[in-house]
Amino acid sequence: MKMIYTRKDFPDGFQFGCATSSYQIEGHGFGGAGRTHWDDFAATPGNVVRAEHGARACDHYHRWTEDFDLIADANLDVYRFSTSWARVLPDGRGTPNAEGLDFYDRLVDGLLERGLKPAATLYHWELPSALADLGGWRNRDIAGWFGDYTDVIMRRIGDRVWSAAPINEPWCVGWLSHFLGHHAPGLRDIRATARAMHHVLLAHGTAISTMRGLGMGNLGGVFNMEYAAPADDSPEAASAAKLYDGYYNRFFLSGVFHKTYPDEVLEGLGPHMPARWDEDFDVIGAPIDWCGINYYTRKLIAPDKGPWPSHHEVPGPLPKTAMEWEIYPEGLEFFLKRTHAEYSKGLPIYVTENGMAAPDTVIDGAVPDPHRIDYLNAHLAAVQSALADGVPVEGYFIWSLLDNYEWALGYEKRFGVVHVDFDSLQRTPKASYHALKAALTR
Ligand code: IFM
Repeated sequence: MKMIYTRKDFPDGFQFGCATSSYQIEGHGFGGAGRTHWDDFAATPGNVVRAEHGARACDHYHRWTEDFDLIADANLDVYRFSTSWARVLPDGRGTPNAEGLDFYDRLVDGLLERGLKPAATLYHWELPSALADLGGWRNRDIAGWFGDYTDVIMRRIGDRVWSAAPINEPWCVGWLSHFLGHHAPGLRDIRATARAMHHVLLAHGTAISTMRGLGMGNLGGVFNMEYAAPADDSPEAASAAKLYDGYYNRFFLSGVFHKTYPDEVLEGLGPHMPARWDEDFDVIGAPIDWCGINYYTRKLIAPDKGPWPSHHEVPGPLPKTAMEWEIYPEGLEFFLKRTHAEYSKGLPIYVTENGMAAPDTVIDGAVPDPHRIDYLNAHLAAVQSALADGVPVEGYFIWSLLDNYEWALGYEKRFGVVHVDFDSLQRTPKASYHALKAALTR
């Protein structure tokens, strides 16, 4: 089975890449990294499937040369990875871990040696436990701590990375982790949520200014987006979906690009926001050079009589991935167009994550994953439609290179184009890897 599009179908300079994150692949137990709130969350019964954690993960810490060879052999251009705050600064502040800095230094050089562009993200969810003890994202001081961490790591690798973004998926840091409690620190608390949602943007803006101060360019923000569809034709369902879209998608884009938050979100979060939050937008809205969209699915939203936000998700009718996420490529086209028209207005847009989980297995040394090839084809068609409409999409990065630690769902949700046997740690490229490699020949 083949990819429908090849490199030649995209504009010159369009970047194809793959993405991973530190805690999900590195093996956090190695190299002097400090404890993180994910280690604590996973050690608490009931939070993570089989209480799995990232201490070994894919052992990328020791196998990165093999992994980088796989990326280069697939004819990809960009590798989007994250640096771990707790590996660089085991206590979140204070003395850096020399081994951790050396590790990221080697990674960046290893990418450049293979002709790959290093796209760094500074935070992909593993908050040092020492900072969680101080309130983590609820504490306004986190913006300064994050700025200091940014300075330490970027003084070391900032001269060689191709691009940098402060925080992966602010919605997950804020809402998923503090309102729904599905991710560390596992809170279900509206006041904590309001603070985390605001502070994550304050930290984003602080890091952007820090990196500008170091003379870095090609800085962006990476936002995850979920298409919100009303569960029925009623006006109540329409406003429920609008509110979901507000706190999931528009809150962060509005903060960064419009220096304001959506009114309907403030109706619920406003009373819980930190003091003088509305004076922070000059930091939050520091100009960026590109906008990243992570896209996977849509949700059907139905109103209910519960407390704000007074709605819930209902299962949809479309085919689903192993995450139980509906496959809805139209949502990607919608977000590419809306983000360009209403927020980023001409800045380059990258699809910084897109992909699917499936129960892929090795059969006679091969991993057939036609479902993933279909998924990628459908979403690349959405990118093509946006390009035809004049949206400046400049790259598409697959989540993920490797099967890895899927957070609260442990190791059983396989998103990689490369299969990982979590006993032997053997890597086996899947059929989608081979199809991509053929399509991306230069
Ligand atoms: O695995 C995650 C990743 O850490 C962030 N974006 C979504 C992926 C799939 O759930």
